Amino acid sequence: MGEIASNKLLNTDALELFRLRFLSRNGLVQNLFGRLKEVEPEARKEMGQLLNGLKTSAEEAFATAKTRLESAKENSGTLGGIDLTLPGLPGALGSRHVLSLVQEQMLAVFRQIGFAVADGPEIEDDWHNFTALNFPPNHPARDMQDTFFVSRSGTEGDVVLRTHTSPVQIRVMQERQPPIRSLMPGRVYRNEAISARAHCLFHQIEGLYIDKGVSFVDLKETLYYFVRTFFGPGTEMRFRPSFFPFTEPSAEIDISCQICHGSGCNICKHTGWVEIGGSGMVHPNVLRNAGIDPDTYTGFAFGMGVERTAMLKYQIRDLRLFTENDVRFLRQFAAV
Ligand code: 2U9
Repeated sequence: MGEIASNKLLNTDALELFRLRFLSRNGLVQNLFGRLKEVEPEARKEMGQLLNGLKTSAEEAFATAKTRLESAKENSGTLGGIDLTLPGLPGALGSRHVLSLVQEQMLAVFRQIGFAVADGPEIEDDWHNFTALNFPPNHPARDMQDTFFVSRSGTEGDVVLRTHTSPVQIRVMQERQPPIRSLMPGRVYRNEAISARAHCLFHQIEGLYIDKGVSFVDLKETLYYFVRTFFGPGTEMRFRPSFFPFTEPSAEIDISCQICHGSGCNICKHTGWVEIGGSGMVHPNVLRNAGIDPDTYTGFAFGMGVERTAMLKYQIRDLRLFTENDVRFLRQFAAV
């Protein structure tokens, strides 16, 4: 009995004809089985085996042709199952990180009133990060618990990951004389355990204004302008006396709570006020250390955390979200 050629079954009509003719209940194979009784009894067994072989061949030919026709149908007009005539999928566009957006929004406010951005190294020497900023040699900020040391060779020879962006302001003052209106955004590092409220790496924006006759009034007016432009015209601001080695007098800056507007919530711990940063008049020792005469010039400085500002503006409750890169979080700021 010859091979049944499945490759002759080129379309579904031919396949159906084949099925009716050979494999259906009234088809040839079944008919031949029905006529087995006409065969001599001694030849019946052999004939039965031949008929079974024929039936299997016909079924296999049918199955092979059916599979081939179905897959040809699926792939018709395509290359390996891909329909090249369909329009392409739009490429998924990324978006700027919320911290970049907030940092840019903050800088834009100060740019409007004449501040220019300065840049500097994240790996600093002890002198720029601490000594020039009037930190005494035994100040706790120099402790291993607060600062990441790159190398240690005795206080002033230490190399650290900068703990604030102030060392860049020192570099600006060393390079040029006043008037100086400088903004310093960037990454800073602190040796802290990571939690919802603390991180070992965060971003700051500092401002420095040095000229003849700069007073605390200028500081207040500048920050008031920032707060109202950035957070909205109804925002209140207050100064709380504080202490930093590099400013005297010093003040912490609070704004009216953006979440509850004074009625009391967790964010403002039911006080109606939230802290956005610190500020003060640049200490005369700092001016002197950086080569500026404190008898001729005065200046103010301020520092704000970018994460903290973003958390207040967009009601983000966990600092870790900024660094975990969960697209469900990041995507929310795509249209901002
Ligand atoms: C020079 C002199 C003084 C910058 C200042 C602060 C107060 C301050 C914190 C805010 C939140 C850091 O990100 S934060 O944790 N900063 O409180 N920063 S005054 O003072 C300077 C800077 C440079 C030469």
